[in-house]
Amino acid sequence: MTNNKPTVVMIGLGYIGLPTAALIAGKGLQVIGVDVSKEVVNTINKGEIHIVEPDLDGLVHHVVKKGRLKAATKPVEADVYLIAVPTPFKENYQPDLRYVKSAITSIIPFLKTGALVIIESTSPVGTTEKMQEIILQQRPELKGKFFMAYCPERVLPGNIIYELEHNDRAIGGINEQSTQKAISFYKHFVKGELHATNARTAEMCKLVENASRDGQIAFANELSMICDKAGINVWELITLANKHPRVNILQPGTGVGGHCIAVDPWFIVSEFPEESKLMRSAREINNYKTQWVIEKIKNKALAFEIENKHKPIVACMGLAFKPNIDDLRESPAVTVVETLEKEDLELLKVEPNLQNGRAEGLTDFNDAIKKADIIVYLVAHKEFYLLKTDKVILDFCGIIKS
Ligand code: SAJ
Repeated sequence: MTNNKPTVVMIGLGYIGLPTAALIAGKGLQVIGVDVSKEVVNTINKGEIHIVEPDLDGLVHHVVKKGRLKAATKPVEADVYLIAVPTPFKENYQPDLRYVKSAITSIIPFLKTGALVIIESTSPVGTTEKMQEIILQQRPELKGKFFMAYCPERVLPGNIIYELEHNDRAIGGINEQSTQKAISFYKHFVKGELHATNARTAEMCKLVENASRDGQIAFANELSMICDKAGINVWELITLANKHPRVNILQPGTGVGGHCIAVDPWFIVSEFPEESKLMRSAREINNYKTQWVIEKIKNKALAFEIENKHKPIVACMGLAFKPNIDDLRESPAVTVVETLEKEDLELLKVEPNLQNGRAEGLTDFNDAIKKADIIVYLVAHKEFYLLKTDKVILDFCGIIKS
């Protein structure tokens, strides 16, 4: 401990690990951030960042300069270990715990009596208990002498720093002492309420939060396809339905992207296939919506070609996985563009949030509107709302609305 504050090792310096490490360091705790990538480690040790997130660069620069945050490729001895590494799924939708296991294995030699190990990575139910077993297999003398808990993050990309500090958190230990120890730790940097539970409930809590949002978006996406067939404006319909005091339909779009909502429900579905029919359907509907969008664009392009005797230029407006960010991970808009690129169509790709060397092959949105025959709105970026055109428009994200 330094200044009566615990020393911290954060394993994984990605979208969650780096902001969390920087926030903790900003509260005066000594943090070592560990990442397998030397490039990431070098970037951070220069006080710079490798991801785009508002306010993160200033904070990292500050805590690195003060010597509170240091990055390294290997862990060291500490009071608290936090694990924020990715948990992707394998081809059969089974969760891939490779990175969590390797993070746990890397800290085992450094664990001392009284250490606290917290997993934040999205994990299938029972993971924290399994990881405890792995630790005890190698260090049986630690039985009953270290603490372990699961505490999922729930921050929204684009607003991570604020939400890390202000969101409530569910904290579930492998026993009551572990839960209390983890709660005391999070009090150093979280202003939101800290809710005590057990590890399995905390694990499931993270999964159902994202599965619930996936289900709500699937409802909106299904509705958009029904309305298209019925000749009803889905945006007007949703606005009207949401005037009901207990109805809150979300917005349809090109599909569901990002690293969480399109992934986490599978962790429930793969483990409880008999029981999770609605969650599976929601995943399938949201994936199908992207294919439906592709078919709509292809049909419109064909109709244009028949009418005008030449192939259209199609402007694909937006590539990110959601509005006003530059993150392309699992983006349905990217799937649309990559599929259309194989179709012998002339495409203009527009993404106003990608700049400075990341904009190769992209067209400015004003130029695209002038050059294209068909404008396809895939992501509702703020820049698009002001554009005026009399060209053919396919709007999959509610830019036009009437
Ligand atoms: N989307 C729609 N319609 C909507 C809302 C979203 O189509 O009405 C789409 C977005 O365009 C995007 C996808 O859903 O493609 C996901 O976007 P999002 O903003 O709903 O969520 P993420 O993936 O950025 O972050 C989610 C959040 N979870 C919930 O809101 C339950 C966040 O709090 C989690 O921390 C994060 O997943 C995560 O890391 O798990």
